[in-house]
Amino acid sequence: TVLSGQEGAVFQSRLPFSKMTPNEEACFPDISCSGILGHRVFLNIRNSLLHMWVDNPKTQLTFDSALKRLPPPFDSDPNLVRRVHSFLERHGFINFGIFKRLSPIPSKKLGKVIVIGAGISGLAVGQQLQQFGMDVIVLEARDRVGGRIATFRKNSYIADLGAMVVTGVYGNPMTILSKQIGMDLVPIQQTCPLYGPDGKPVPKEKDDVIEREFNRLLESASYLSHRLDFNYAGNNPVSLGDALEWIINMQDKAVQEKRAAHMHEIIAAQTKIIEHRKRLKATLQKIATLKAELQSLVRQRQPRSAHNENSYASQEYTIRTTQIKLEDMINAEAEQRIEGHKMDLKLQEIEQNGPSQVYLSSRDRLILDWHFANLEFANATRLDNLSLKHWDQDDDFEFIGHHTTVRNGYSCVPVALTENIDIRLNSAVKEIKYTNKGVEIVAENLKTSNSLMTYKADLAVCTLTLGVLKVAVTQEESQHANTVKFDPPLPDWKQQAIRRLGFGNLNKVVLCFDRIFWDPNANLFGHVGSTTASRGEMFLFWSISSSPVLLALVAGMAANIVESVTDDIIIGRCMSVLKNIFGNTSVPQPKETVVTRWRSDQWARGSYSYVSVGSSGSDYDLLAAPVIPPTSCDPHFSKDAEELPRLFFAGEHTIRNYPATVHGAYLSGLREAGRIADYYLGYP
Ligand code: HUF
Repeated sequence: TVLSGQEGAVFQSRLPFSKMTPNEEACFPDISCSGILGHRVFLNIRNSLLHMWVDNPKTQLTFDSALKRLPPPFDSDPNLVRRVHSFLERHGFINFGIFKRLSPIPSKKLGKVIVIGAGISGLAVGQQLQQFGMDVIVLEARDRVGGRIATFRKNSYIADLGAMVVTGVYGNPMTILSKQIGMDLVPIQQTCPLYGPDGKPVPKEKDDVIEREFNRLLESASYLSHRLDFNYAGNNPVSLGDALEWIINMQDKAVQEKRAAHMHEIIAAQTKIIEHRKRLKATLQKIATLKAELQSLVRQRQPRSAHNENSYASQEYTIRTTQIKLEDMINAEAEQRIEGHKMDLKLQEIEQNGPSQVYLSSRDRLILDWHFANLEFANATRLDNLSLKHWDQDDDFEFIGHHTTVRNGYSCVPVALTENIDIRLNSAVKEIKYTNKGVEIVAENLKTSNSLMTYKADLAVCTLTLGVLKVAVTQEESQHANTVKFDPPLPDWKQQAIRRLGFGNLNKVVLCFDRIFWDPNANLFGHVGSTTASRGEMFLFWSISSSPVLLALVAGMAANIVESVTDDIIIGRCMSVLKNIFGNTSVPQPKETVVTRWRSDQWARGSYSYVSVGSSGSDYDLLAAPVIPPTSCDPHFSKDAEELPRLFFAGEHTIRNYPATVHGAYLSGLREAGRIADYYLGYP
């Protein structure tokens, strides 16, 4: 059930309705130890304020109006209400996004911040710090904002080249933004018919069976990891891909073993029959011998007379016993024949009830590979790069509710978030110097003959992608145009985490047509590849635009391969897949096409993070942790100033519970703004 009213608003804010969070306890120590009544008052004020905000996120929720609207007795301690209001505002639970301001932003600036990168996280942190009264400059290398949110727009065609899906509505900050900005959210129809490598539809029943097998395999992998603690092979951590292939091999082996056992059963039954036939043959021979014996005895029979009384008796006795032996043998033969018949039937039954020949036919395996490709898409990497133990560590934080796409293009969100912030486009940061006194950021202006500019500030927020950070901490300078130097170098713990966590890849091919030739009622259809290795190549087509646009996904191994192939070849591959499915004559030439290459994009260097083999969720925390400059030798420096962090980090790769998403990147921006305010603006 979906909550509404105050409970709904608290749920939407990702907070527990009737409990203080550890963060709240830390910020309100007086309440935390005040007993049940104090807790109740706090929760009531906090929940009421959240409700007021979620109900109307288009207008700033000021302290004054909140206090006025609070029912007695909760308005009786204005100071507490003010503290709760400030807490919620500082930590991005109220008054975030784009809304009408009722109270002016402090005009005296309380410190200067450079935000590096104008992706969704940089814009979030910029917006927040700006409204907290800090002086904010955002430096962005591209000639646009949004980073990995990038919308292709031409004529009536709209297609998202980066993020495209708002994954779940309840608890998602994008839901609040959608009320503030004109986001046209359209639920995705999840049904996804599959077409085989030959272009023919995969029968629904077959599809269901393989999907169930896919889910069983994932469950088995989870069991292996979490119940049997099979996470290391020798000293090496195991990947999800290894575990899955291992389970498939085991299943295959189990089938082979069953088949071997079955063969043994057949051989045993056949051996019995052969032995039985030998026995039958011996019986028949004995019958023949006895018959001959009897015949000769009868032939030689001597009539009875007075002088042969004894020999006559013995002759009759021999004939009689031979007759009895013969009758016994004939009976035995009849019984043996019945037994033989039974044995034949048994053999037939064994032969007919053999186990299946293989665990998966080669065709079934390819359908299974389609599901693996889909998983490789979600994780932006091959399954054998994912940590078996931690790949799905964020599962519990998935939002519930519809998955939706932004029909008017996702870029409307970052564009709206530029409101009132000083953003310097075409400014590629080259060097980040940080000391106990502040930061100096050297940026190259890519428009004005590459002139260098130095920006000084109290602190910097680095939202460079994990891919760009990886280039910065590995010594690959010479190869890459976008190399950012940290001075002093980032501390070792940060560098190690940057190296450990994975940064994946995912590409899209946009095909704009003059008419729809696919089923207009389905948002998705899948194409089963013809080999395991190519399973991610255009495995899924999206039709979500109101114009005739298809979006093909290239995931897994194929995502990297397409980057070194020309557009013509890639479009050609798409067209042949589509013609295979819909028929040569039904598929027109596309009017416009776009192929993404996120790995080669120097400002991204990939698509999004994943938990690689050897990494874990805690690496996200390390990537989020701010950096304090090494202790200064300057004796005039106060100890307090020395301990202030000067480098802060936000972005999709810094948020353990919501990584690899737009909402996660956005929340990381809100988080860092709160953290910076706590360090630099004091406690309200
Ligand atoms: O890359 P950013 O947008 O990262 P973020 O803020 O963490 O958001 O911003 C970094 C900025 C960029 O603007 C760079 O140009 C800039 O830094 N920069 C520099 C610089 N070097 C870099 N600026 C100055 N100087 C320098 N030297 C790729 C992709 C992603 C997703 C999906 C599909 C694809 C193909 C679909 C999807 C999705 C989601 C989705 C991930 C998000 C990403 C977020 C990061 N998706 N997320 N639903 N993502 O599967 O929620 O459907 O895009 O997490 O945008």
